[in-house]
Amino acid sequence: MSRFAFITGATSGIGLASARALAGKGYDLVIAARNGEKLEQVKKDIEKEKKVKVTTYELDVRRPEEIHRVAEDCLKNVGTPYILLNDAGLARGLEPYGETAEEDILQMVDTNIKGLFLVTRAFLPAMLEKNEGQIINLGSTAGLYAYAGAAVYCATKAAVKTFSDGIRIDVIDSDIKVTTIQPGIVETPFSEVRFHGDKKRARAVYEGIDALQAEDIANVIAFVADQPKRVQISDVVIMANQQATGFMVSKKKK
Ligand code: NDP
Ligand code: 8X3
Repeated sequence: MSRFAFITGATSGIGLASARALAGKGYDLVIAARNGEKLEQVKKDIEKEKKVKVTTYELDVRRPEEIHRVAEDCLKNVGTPYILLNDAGLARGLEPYGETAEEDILQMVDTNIKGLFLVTRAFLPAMLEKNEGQIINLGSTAGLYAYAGAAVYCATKAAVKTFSDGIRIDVIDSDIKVTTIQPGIVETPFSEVRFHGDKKRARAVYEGIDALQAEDIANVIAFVADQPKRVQISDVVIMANQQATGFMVSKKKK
């Protein structure tokens, strides 16, 4: 396989759009998420559209043993990723912290923090050995500005930002680059996941806003990936024109 990107969460939203964008730049792909059927559909579509090779792994990043199995298999049979795009993540609920379900707290921490940390730990030694590559992590404006009902989600995304800053220091003597992408509100299935499948409540988040689309973020990720060796983009914050900080948006009346 030629240069490839390993992408968690490539079956939906920003991860899927980024998979397409990076394939458009000629990268082969290794894509990982929990839903095997969706992975196979994405593989079929992208291989047909973009003429690159796509390898799939069913992976729940909350399970360290699965991360070890997938990383070992990938390193042995596919190779060392040039790009590691840690996209898999989610919010669950939008209630005051005292009312937040314990299982939602654990799912956000286990996915957004522990999963991302361990996937990175599994690939970084091989990337350092090759002395090339880019780690691109999905943070969020939520990690910069807390908002009501999202203390845990915001904290997980703040962790992604400081984790990225920390590993950038640890790899300073190598040619590896580390980037945190911090989007504001992007119209994807994210809100449907947050509201446990409540489509109407999810739709309302984006009503009255010309919201960012997954492709907008994917274009930025492809731009970050495309820079010359000397250029490391450490952070990118991207918001819709109608968003100012965290959850502060100006909604157009119907
Ligand atoms: P989506 O819900 O559309 O996509 C989430 C992806 O993550 C899916 O492919 C899902 O696949 C995968 N995923 C979720 N849990 C796991 C898990 N435990 N193991 C492996 N894969 C998992 O959301 P978005 O595309 O909107 O979000 C992608 C990232 O961008 C997240 O980290 C999110 O926090 C961040 N973000 C999103 C913003 C937004 O407004 N949409 C803004 C800022 C950041 P499957 O269910 O099959 O596992
Ligand atoms: C997702 C963006 O503003 O809904 O990270 O938290 S927001």
